[in-house]
Amino acid sequence: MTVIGILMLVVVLLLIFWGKAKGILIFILILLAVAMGLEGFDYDADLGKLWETGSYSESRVETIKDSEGNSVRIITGNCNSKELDLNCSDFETQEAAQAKYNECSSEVAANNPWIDVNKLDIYGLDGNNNGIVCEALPSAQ
Ligand SMILES: [Ca+2]
Ligand SMILES: [Ca+2]
Repeated sequence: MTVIGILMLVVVLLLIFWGKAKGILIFILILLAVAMGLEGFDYDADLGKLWETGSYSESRVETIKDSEGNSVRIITGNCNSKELDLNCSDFETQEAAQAKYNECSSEVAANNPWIDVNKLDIYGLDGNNNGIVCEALPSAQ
């Protein structure tokens, strides 16, 4: 539950037990609802990218941790792991997993030129951070 959600609950309780302040409390409730909507929207999509491309799927964002443990908010677009998380078990071969990893690295690099994309592993396919994903999968050759 978000902070705004908790605040809304508090205002609803005040509304029940403190009828005199009804008008102002309803006004606060509406403001909180709007704030929550904006927060939810901003969490899911980058407005600048959405404006530029007109495509919601290309504008999706998420906050992930880089290899040094820093939280970074990035535009992941079609490689958004909250929408669909991929694991090594989703691929038949190491090459297929590597191709997806490379494709997503390129997409994320293009969308977020200010960060070092080599440190990011959107789907968590490269546990030991050596750039080679899903070493345990069979090779296509
Ligand atoms: Ca994963
Ligand atoms: Ca690896």
